[in-house]
Amino acid sequence: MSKRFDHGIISHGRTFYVDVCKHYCYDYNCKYNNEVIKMVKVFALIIGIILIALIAWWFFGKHEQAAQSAQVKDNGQKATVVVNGGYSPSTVVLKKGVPGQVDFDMRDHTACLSHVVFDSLGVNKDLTKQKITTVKIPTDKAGEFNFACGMDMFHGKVVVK
Ligand SMILES: [Cu+2]
Repeated sequence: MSKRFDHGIISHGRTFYVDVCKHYCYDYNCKYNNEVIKMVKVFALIIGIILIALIAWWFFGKHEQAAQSAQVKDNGQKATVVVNGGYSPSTVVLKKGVPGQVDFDMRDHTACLSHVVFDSLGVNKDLTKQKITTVKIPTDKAGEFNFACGMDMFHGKVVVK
């Protein structure tokens, strides 16, 4: 039960006073004055906008990295992608017509990156079984093969040209 008085509200045995912003305070010398409330609101809004922008960038932004070309050796070529909080580099380039492979060097311990999936190749490999996991890439024609973690959160691609 609460009862409204001119100067405040008695609720649960305590007197609350209403300040200019209708915020409930414990005494007349309310620390939440207009200015502080305004500042806090603006601050919260700015933080909110920054957070939303960061999340949007993280999920939808193109985190472009320099593409790395594979080393060609003995009629074969391989590129290495380090898996550690993402793929580095996230784009590797293979030469058309030379048998190619991508070695995934696993240094990550999160479940998120434990598998690498090449949808277009029907490849889904567990990277946690061994340090280096090799994925053979068909290089008979130019094209791109996208890969991602098992949850499709981290992305990379292999370009054949
Ligand atoms: Cu994931």
